[in-house]
Amino acid sequence: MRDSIAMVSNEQNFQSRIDAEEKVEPKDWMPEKYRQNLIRQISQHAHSEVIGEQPEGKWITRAPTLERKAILMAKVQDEAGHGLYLYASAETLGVTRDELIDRLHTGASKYASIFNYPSLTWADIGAIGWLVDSAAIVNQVSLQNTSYGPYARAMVRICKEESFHQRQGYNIMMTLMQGAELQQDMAQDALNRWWWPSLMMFGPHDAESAHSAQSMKWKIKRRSNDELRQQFVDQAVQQAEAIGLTVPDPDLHWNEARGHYDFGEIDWREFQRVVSGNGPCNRQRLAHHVDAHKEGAWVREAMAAFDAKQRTPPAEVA
Ligand code: FAQ
Repeated sequence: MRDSIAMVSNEQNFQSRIDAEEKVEPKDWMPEKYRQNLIRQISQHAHSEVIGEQPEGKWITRAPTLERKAILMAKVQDEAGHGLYLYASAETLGVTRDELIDRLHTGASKYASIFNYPSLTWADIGAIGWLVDSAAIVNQVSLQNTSYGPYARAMVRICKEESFHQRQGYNIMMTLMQGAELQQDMAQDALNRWWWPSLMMFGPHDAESAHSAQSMKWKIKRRSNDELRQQFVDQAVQQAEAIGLTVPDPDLHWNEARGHYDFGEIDWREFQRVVSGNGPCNRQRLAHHVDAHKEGAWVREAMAAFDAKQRTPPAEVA
């Protein structure tokens, strides 16, 4: 009885701190469901950053110029760094890196659906940087104010790097649109294929979103899936028009009364298919990660042995 009263008062104090915009730090008391929900979201975010290296990494050897190659290498390396900040942030919640990777490999933990689509041409690298990084920024800017301190601080740095990623992607699209007809067609084709999956990045509609209500109450999420998606559409449509691209949505039009673009319905069956593991590249993406993880085992072992040696006190001299 006393335990359950203490728990209620802990939860009330916790919610008061959240309401007062205080950050929650790793050693603070937190409800178990808050901890689990954060581990879920942060680790899925981390997996997305790392799996997201694959569609772009494939193009490093095929980049059209040395400058583009150097930029793409830097971007892909940044994504690995984002994964690192996020895994480290999840670990502060008492879960190990091995457990997190295991959940990815067994399918218990998700990653963003967008990375299960193939990158078929160089223009896809433009579309990913422009659209996927834009969508990531729109979401992550709001997450800079998430209630969990380590996650919020990781977001500040990640957002700065994502801005550069977004600009390099848009710059690729702009350059293609200033080129020959074939290049313009390639850019339009990439937009046609990446537009709808980019809208899916924000998750199901608010009314269908399983975690939103509680995550908003705990200020893990600061803005809803639909709000963020609308902001993304409003800015991307104007960016597309500025360089002569057409957004592939016949229902898209400016709604004067709302002050926003209205847009067509997402194909949620496709979303479900991809999220449940049956998208065009799900198996390939996961298999590649499993193989890379196995190949890297000796590096992890060497690092662990070195770390253990550093921690061993030197033997006393007789
Ligand atoms: N794909 O109740 P909700 C990037 C799942 S980073 C797959 O609305 P929540 C950088 C969701 O997990 C991109 N699954 O969930 C980059 C849940 O399943 P669960 C990643 C999705 O968490 C660029 C279920 O559906 N960004 O791109 C998706 O409240 C270029 C119900 O959904 C983040 O992760 C989806 N699109 O809201 C890297 C940001 N949407 O866990 C390389 C942080 C939903 O119950 C190259 N995450 N699901 O099994 C978030 O803001 C949230 O987790 C949402 C989903 C908004 C993604």
